[in-house]
Amino acid sequence: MDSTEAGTEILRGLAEAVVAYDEEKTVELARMSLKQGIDPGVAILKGLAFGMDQVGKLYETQEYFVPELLLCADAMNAALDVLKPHIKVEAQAERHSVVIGTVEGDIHEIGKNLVKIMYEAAGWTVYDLGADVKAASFSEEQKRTGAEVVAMSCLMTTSMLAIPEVIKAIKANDPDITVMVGGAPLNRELAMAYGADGYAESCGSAVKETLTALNRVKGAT
Ligand code: B12
Repeated sequence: MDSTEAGTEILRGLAEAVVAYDEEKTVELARMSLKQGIDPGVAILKGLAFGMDQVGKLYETQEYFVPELLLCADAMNAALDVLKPHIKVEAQAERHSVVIGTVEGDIHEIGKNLVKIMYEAAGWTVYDLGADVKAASFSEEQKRTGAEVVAMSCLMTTSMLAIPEVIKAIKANDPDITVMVGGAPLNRELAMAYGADGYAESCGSAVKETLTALNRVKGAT
């Protein structure tokens, strides 16, 4: 097996081990991926995040239930602990900053945490408010830190209704703040209708989409 094939096998194995909630295996494969020279960001995206996506689908089709979900998340997090210290943080001429959190009434944070890792890997300063974040806290934390971006995650059709008000409060305080949103019930059209400056479908495109939105907001002022 050549090294590309071995790399593909490891990524596939990581995704499968997340689905099989096999923590020992995710950790072993995460270590192997480092030895093999696979970029930890790629291992997270194409291995762990891909696996978690499959887990979401198994839940939707009622093949998995809450206990399995939590075990899968544990297996993913254990491998993240191995990979995170090895992520090469990009050197930045300008250090960007972002306040991130999951909206009020919503405790889902697996996706938000993956997006956070991508910002950190790109050299951003991240202020993480966690999950179930009160509407006012986003704006308060942005004012406290002076972050240029506020990023909101949302996984439920009920909790996403809070987003327009949060955006209004942030923009009323400072229209130059860039607001990003993401999460399964959203799409680009809805994000724009809510008044966000940008949207990303996955953690893989989150940083790029944020930079595009940031430049657009800055360019408009
Ligand atoms: C895991 C999970 C849970 C876990 C969460 C564990 C945790 N600590 O996060 C647990 C078991 C706790 C849970 C609880 C509940 N859940 Co749940 N859960 C899920 C599930 C299966 C997967 C979500 C997930 O982690 N996906 C994997 C990650 C990697 O993907 P992601 O979150 O979409 O994130 C990616 C992108 O969206 C994007 N992204 C995400 N955020 C952001 C933010 C920004 C700024 C950007 C740019 C990008 C971005 O990047 C991420 C990585 O690529 C989904 C189903 C699904 N298919 O989505 C249901 C789901 C979201 N849950 C649902 C429900 C109903 C609940 C409960 C209410 C269940 C209950 N009856 O108690 C509670 C919620 C309680 C609450 N108040 O929040 C529903 C929501 C339905 C709705 N109304 O829309 C779903 C859709 C399942 C369903 N079909 O019924 N859940």
